[in-house]
Amino acid sequence: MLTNITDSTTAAFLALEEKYGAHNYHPLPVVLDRGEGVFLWDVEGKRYYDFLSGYSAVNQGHCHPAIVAALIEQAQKLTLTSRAFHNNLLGEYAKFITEYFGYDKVLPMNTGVEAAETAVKLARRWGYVNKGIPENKAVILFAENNFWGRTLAAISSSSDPLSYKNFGPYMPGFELVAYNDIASLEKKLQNPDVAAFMVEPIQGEAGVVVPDEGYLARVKELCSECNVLLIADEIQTGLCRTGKMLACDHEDVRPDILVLGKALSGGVLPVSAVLADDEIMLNIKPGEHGSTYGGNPLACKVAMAALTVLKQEHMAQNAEAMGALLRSGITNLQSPFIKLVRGKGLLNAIVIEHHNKEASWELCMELMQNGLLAKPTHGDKIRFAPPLTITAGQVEECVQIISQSLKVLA
Ligand code: IF1
Repeated sequence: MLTNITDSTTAAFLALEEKYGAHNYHPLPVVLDRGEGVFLWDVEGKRYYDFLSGYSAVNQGHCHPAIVAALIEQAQKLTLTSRAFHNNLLGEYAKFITEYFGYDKVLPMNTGVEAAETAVKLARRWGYVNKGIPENKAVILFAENNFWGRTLAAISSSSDPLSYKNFGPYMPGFELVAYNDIASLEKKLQNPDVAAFMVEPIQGEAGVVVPDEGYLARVKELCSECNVLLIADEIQTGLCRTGKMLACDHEDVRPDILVLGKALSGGVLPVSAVLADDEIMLNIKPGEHGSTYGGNPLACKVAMAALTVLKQEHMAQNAEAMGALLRSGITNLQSPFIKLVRGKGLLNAIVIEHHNKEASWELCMELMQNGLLAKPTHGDKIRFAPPLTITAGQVEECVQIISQSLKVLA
């Protein structure tokens, strides 16, 4: 017998999920049913600032009117043709996005991890065809503490037991190198079988770890010198989140393969993309890669709208300014419980200093009570990543909420 699902209390909704859903997450005990811009409302009608933005999938703000309008318009015309046939939007979208980011070609996928796996396949294929690496010997390098998804390939490169333990055996040909460590990378790149280095310009899941100024530029130089492809995983850092269109733009780095996801659709449906030039992209021949939904007309329409509003509403510039305001506001609180604030643009995190190892969770619960939703990552860090449409007045209000909530740790 199903619980009375018209019962609007939070508890009733939580009970349904508990009973019928897999327990693969530990969410905050809040049940949301509406989103608009920087705000979310729960089933009790309480309003919150969203400081997670769907893990940076909602950069443009919840239910952005232009993106939703594109979704509705296309949803009433044609949503999926499969790639067995052409549709009238894929060509237009491919031209739009390759000109937008300056690459020859795009390979459209759906989720971030699918796009990242596609990038790894492209790199391996390039390694064999263009670099002459012996068959099945290609090595892909990843940074310690990387995160690029939950598939068996993605967890095979993980250094976090929570991601990989008891899911083996693992993908061969994946090696790890310390993040933000040029000397270690230089050593690893001496191996002629290395085809690519896939790296996040800022490590999101690891707790918003920002590498030293110049790291990414040096990485690109080393990769070029060693004939190794640089794959930038900009699934979380891209699309204006860090104050530039791409986090790579902070150092004028042009990755050989660019991977995008999340906010590519403004959070309305899964859309991801891999961009590269012909020398890399055309190594995959017809029938050698694809997906049911990849490049569907609904995704094409939505992605063009999502990319358009990023520029039209100057979201990179706003992320830069509001991020600086947020970090300075938090720093000026001079809280004994905040060890540091770090980030770029509106991808930020605080590191909590407290004897109680549950302090981050308790602070997030207090923030929730005070109308701000955020979640701890890796124990003592709390990610602060609101939609890029947030205003200065709203940032200041959120700093006050954070200040008020910190009292719970006293
Ligand atoms: C979860 C993390 C964030 C990503 C980067 C690829 C992907 C992600 C840099 C894969 C996805 C999501 C996954 C989601 C929570 C969230 C997350 F905590 F898991 F690591 F954002 F930091 N590259 N990140 O961040 O994209 O296949 O999910 O579309 O799995 O819990 P996806």
